[in-house]
Amino acid sequence: MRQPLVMGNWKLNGTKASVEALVKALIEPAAKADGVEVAVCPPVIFLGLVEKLAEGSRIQYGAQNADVHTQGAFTGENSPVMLKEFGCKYALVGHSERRTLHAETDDVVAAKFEAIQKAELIPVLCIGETLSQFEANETNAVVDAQLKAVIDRCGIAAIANAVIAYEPVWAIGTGKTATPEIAQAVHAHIRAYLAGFDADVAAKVQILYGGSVTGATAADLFGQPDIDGGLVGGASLKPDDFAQIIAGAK
Ligand code: G2H
Repeated sequence: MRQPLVMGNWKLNGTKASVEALVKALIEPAAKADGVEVAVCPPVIFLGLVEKLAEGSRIQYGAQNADVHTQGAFTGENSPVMLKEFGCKYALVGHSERRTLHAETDDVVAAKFEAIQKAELIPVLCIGETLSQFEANETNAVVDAQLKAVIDRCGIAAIANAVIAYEPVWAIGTGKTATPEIAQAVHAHIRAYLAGFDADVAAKVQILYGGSVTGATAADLFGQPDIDGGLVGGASLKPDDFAQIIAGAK
């Protein structure tokens, strides 16, 4: 009943030429992936280009970040309202690279989540533990706190109009994918935690896995009952790999 979603996070990569080649290469795999939603999150400067290239295709797109403000004297930021005008459906929020490199706290993430929804975009809330937290068996407590910050500010109903991406920090860009069993256990925990607030929301929300997903690992991960697709970094820049990942979500 939950539609699989495969989302590419291009991070700070691309040129006009590579973006054009990548989007064109994804049109056919996306068209073939009946029942799977395909989305990409390019650097914001390429959104206008992606908007044109993806027109009429099954490729959706989103931003990697958004400001809490819609307009004003906030040099260098991007407004969720502007992202919406460029046809974005999604905006990532709370990616671990934003949390660590840009000091985004749970409170900042919750405020951004709220602003993104206000602009009628779907927030993709990224949560996950660091290696030391994983080793100290703190994974569940960490993801609970990250979710609670958003629920406290926006309410559990807001989660119904969002996507959650579980991304263990130790698996991001490291080539270490969580095993399907480890990922499934955390996804099941996330759903159980949400069910403590609202069982219906918990059953419906898509929970993606992210962290070094490749064409070779995707199908086993996505075959787990609580894994509804993936948020894919490095491999989403390689058309053949990303096409295999999309096919793995069918
Ligand atoms: C995690 C993921 C995409 P990668 O950051 O969000 O990146 O697949 O390169 O680990």
